[in-house]
Amino acid sequence: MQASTFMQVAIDAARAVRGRTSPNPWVGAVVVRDGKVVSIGATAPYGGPHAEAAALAGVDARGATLYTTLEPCMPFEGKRTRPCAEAIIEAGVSRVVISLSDPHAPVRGQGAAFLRAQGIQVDLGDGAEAVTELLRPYLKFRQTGLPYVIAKFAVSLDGKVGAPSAGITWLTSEPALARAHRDRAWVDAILVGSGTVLADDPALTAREAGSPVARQPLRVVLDGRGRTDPASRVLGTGALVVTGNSSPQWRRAVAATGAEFLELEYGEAGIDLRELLRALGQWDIVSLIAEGGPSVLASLFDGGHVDEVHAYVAPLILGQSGIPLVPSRPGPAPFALREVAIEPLPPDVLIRGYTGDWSP
Ligand code: AOF
Ligand code: ZN
Repeated sequence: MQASTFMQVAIDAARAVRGRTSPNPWVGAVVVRDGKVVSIGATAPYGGPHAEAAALAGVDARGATLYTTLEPCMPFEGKRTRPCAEAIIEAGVSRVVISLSDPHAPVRGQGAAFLRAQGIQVDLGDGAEAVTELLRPYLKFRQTGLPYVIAKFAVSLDGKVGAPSAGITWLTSEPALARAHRDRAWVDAILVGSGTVLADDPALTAREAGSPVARQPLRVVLDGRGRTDPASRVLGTGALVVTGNSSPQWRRAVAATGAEFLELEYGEAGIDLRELLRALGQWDIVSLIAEGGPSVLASLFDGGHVDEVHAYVAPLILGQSGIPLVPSRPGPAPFALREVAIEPLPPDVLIRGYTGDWSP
């Protein structure tokens, strides 16, 4: 079902701050009086005001209708801001239209019930489909404690990720690069394996027109055995090196760059990715983009850890010297993406879709 016109305004406000409020959900709210939008609010970065509080600030909302994409919050221990449900009552709002209830246990269902008990008309479900889609990372994080994982890669027409022996390590062009950087700017973390760091020495920052954006994702390097060159660009403050079986000298050199460590058990198959994701969830990483290389992506797919795929396809044939996206190891069982979207980024194409391993 289509969102109402007013809820659509709230959804657009929420979309404009997607990811930037993490680990809080990105929410939009609109105050409507006499059929007109009086004010629009969106969640501020973590610790700042919520969407409803922002929309209600400084306006006369007595008798007004408040449209909000998420159930207004209730008090709980450790809460940083004033509960929105209370602010709504105090403002004299007479009706609240909500897209989705908040899966956060102390709030779920209780925000709506509290408002009703105070005599406010509460309608639930307007725009639910669009908001469920927009809040997928937050919904998964709240339901499972794990980050929402986007697997991102670029392939040639023959499914190869590069042909270093032929001097080809980069496949896509500027529009695809700019598009990928827009995603880096809203997620909480970028994950790569040490092989990718050794091969490409990526910076893993989010850049716009070549300059780093203000809010940078955590740069996570999966390096069980401590192979990363301490001079790698990815290290430094804002980097997290995940290791299990590495030498103290190497750790000292890496720590000197300002990078942090996450130590996990190093088993026969290396680091258990579920353990890694669980640990990242505990670090309040709500969403991450896994950018490779092939062995990290294959392990994520094998384990059923990928929620969304961003496949950039470049109009090249790399032939025999190309490295295949999916190594011929066991690899994932065949599956098709769902709810596929295609974005032309000439001369490349982005194919996006959900794996269905987790569904909201
Ligand atoms: C809302 N509107 O815009 C958001 C909500 O510590 P606090 O005060 O920031 O509260 C965080 C919780 O509030 C968060 O875990 C989630 O349940 C809810 N987020 N609620 O009414 C908003 N961002
Ligand atoms: Zn709130």
